[in-house]
Amino acid sequence: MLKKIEEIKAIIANAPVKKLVLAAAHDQDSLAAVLRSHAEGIVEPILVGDSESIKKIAESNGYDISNLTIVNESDTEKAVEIAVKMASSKQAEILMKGKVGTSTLLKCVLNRDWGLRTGKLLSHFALFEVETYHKLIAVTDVAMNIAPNLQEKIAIINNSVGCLHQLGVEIPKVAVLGAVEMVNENMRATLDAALLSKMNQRDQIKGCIIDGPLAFDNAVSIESARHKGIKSEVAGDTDLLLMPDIEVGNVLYKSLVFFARAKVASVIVGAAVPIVLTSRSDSEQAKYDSILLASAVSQKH
Ligand code: COD
Repeated sequence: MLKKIEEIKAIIANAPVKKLVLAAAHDQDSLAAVLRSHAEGIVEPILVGDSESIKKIAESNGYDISNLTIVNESDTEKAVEIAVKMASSKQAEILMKGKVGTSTLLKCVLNRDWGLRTGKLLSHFALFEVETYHKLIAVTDVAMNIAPNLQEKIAIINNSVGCLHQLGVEIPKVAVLGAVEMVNENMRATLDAALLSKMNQRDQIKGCIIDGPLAFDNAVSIESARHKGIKSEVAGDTDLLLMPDIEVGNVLYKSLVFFARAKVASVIVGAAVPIVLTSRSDSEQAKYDSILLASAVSQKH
């Protein structure tokens, strides 16, 4: 497993430059991240949004956008529709959210007629670089699926394991989190965790090693696991944390960023193209890192 997010650059070093469409592109941080990745030869951007605002942002920040394709559309929803259609018609290989709300973008992505559905569940995959952990650690799903059931958790694991394979982790170790490491029939997360572990042992979920329920401390600390007498191949060496629901996931995400000063890259997978869907509070660096991640998990590299 990688130790730093910037090591993703080595994975995509020989991959062709990806076309990235930025939906509602009149957004300073998103533009800055896109232009940086363009300057480094990672993406070829297409900017869809209010061209006057895009030019003003470029002028006031000294960005050179003279060689970029800009599609002028000042109506945000229409701009998103154009961007999504570019991705569904294969004119772009990565979709990125600009100045538009998450649910507006996701609803367009899920549009039955011209969206980016593939028949698979879409899910959010976040990759963290935390100083106190010995490798990058992925967390899912902190931003899309609100309260996944067992079948949805299987799909979320499969999506994330696919990403980890593309990042070079051959057999990712997956910890299914609960509040405790024992099965408690009153805690649904622990029941699902036990089922997922058994399904993995029986080869119903492949390409990874799943253990759970594990409490957060056992998942990330071998000392903690030993202290509780837990024997597990995953404990203390987790590559992927599966969250019980979006609330737990979102709080962990923000705790890692705000308290632990973790770096993060994230992407929506399961759609026809990877989607960079960072939130307004994410830094320009997080947006740039997410573009790196989207390039790495894009199918055609
Ligand atoms: N993958 C594939 N199809 C999906 C998914 C998914 N993850 N979610 C919904 N669909 C399909 C359904 O099968 C259905 O056909 C259609 O989309 C509508 O489904 P609804 O009615 O359940 O969903 P919506 O349109 O009300 O909402 C979908 C959202 C993704 C917008 C919703 O799940 C949501 O709001 N998620 C949380 C987003 C959020 O606020 N994140 C916070 C980020 S910080």
